[in-house]
Amino acid sequence: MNRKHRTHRMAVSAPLYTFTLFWLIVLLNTECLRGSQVCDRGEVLGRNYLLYDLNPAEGFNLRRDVFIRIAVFVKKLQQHGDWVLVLPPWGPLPHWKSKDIGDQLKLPWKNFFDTESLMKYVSIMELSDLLSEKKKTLLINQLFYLQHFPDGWENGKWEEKYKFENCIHKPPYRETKDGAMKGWFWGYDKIQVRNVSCVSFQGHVNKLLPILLEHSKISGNVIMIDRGEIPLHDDYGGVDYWKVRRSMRYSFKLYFLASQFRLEFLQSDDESDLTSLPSDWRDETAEVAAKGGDYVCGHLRRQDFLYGRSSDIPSLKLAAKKLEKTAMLLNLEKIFVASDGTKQEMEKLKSYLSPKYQLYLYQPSFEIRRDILDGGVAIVEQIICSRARHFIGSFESTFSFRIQEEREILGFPSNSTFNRFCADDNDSCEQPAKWKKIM
Ligand SMILES: Nc1nc2c(ncn2[C@@H]2O[C@H](COP(=O)(O)OP(=O)(O)O)[C@@H](O)[C@H]2O)c(=O)[nH]1
Ligand SMILES: *[C@@H]1O[C@H](CO)[C@@H](O)[C@H](O)[C@H]1NC(C)=O
Ligand SMILES: *[C@@H]1O[C@H](CO)[C@@H](O)[C@H](O)[C@H]1NC(C)=O
Ligand SMILES: *[C@@H]1O[C@H](CO)[C@@H](O)[C@H](O)[C@H]1NC(C)=O
Ligand SMILES: [Mg+2]
Repeated sequence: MNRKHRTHRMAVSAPLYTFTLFWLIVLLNTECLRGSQVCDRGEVLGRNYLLYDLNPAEGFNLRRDVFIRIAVFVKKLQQHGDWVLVLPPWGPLPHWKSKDIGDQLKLPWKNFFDTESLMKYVSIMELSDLLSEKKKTLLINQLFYLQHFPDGWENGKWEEKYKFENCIHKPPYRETKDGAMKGWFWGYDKIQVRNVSCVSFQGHVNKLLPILLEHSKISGNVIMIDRGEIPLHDDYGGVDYWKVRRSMRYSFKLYFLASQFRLEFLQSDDESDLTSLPSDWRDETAEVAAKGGDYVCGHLRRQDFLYGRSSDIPSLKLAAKKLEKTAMLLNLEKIFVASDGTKQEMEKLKSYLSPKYQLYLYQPSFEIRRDILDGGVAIVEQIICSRARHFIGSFESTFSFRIQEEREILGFPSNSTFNRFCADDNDSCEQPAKWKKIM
């Protein structure tokens, strides 16, 4: 589109013609488009864009984990040229079930996160902004559809490898009559892809580096990885993992709503709870000094976990007893519960608590729900739990993991954070690993 615009102007005058031709050459020079030194003067046109998506079944909090993998990877790509990570819009997600608040799709990251803060680790951009730069169609030059190796670990030995292969399952992209390939693309019609290749992949995300560098040279500067959950972290739990994690501050509105609730119902605020952070995550320290509000938080994962992991999930009665016991031990009377359970389940939970203890749930008005949607409600609950005196999570829930990380960042003592509910009849179940931050 830009090129056309420039060609059009050529007719105007000779100096302008020369000027335009010069830029046209710069523009068409593929070496330059690759973001080599010559082009590193910030021309937007020299940029390379990396888009990614995941298996549609993955929930919000695993998606956050995959973002960390990709962000660390793009930071490495940036040593080879000008790369931007394009944020995949949110939704629809299987757990976002409310039907009364409109469609929950095409949601930008800024609804949930402070994107300025993300930007302090690596260049990112919302897909919607990239689309509005492109007047017509966004053409993805090359899409890699990752898949697991069909035969898994050969000789029982795990090794890093990848291979361009036939697709094991038909990828969700189809050829249209005019030869272009289309796909779901988050519900956007104006995205097309030139070439889709299946790549069997086993290894760390780093292993994608040569593929990406090579294809951005051959095919063009817009590349996408689908099934982005397949590559492993390069730096799991390391310095860069925690940098990206710390850059993932929530949006101002969600902090505000959580603060309002804490103040009104839990008499809790960051100043008295010693849970304030510097406004820029890069100024955080390793200090362990958080105290937390005068309440215990439990995350009770229900729904699909009741079936898939019944031997690790407590009954509501046992959960109530555990919360009560913890509150008694810490001399607290308020209990906040985050849960994807039903109203009936929460009432049942309440009925098991002795009247000495007050149960609090985050139940925002219709107007607020319509504004922040299911994803926002979940985050407000996570913020509230991350500021509690003591937290008890659900076994292997990424929703609980994100709360535990948040508490690490805030500087809570480990024994207040890395706790989980045990299933009935298994009081001595193994507690979560201490996932310590590194700075
Ligand atoms: N509001 C709210 N939603 C929850 C809670 N627990 C789970 N959910 C919803 O269920 C989803 C669970 O999927 P995911 O994020 O993958 O976490 P995981 O499945 O627990 O590992 C979340 O993203 C939320 O949408 C909760 O305590 N409160
Ligand atoms: C698509 O990409 C693959 C992998 O790089 C390549 O082998 C193939 O030639 C490409 N096809 C087209 C039509 O560009
Ligand atoms: C956590 O450990 C500290 C001392 O290391 C102790 O004072 C505190 O009671 C412990 N908290 C819990 C909930 O066990
Ligand atoms: C109790 O939990 C542990 C670890 O969490 C598990 O290995 C064990 O099988 C469980 N025992 C029962 C009886 O379920
Ligand atoms: Mg999940």
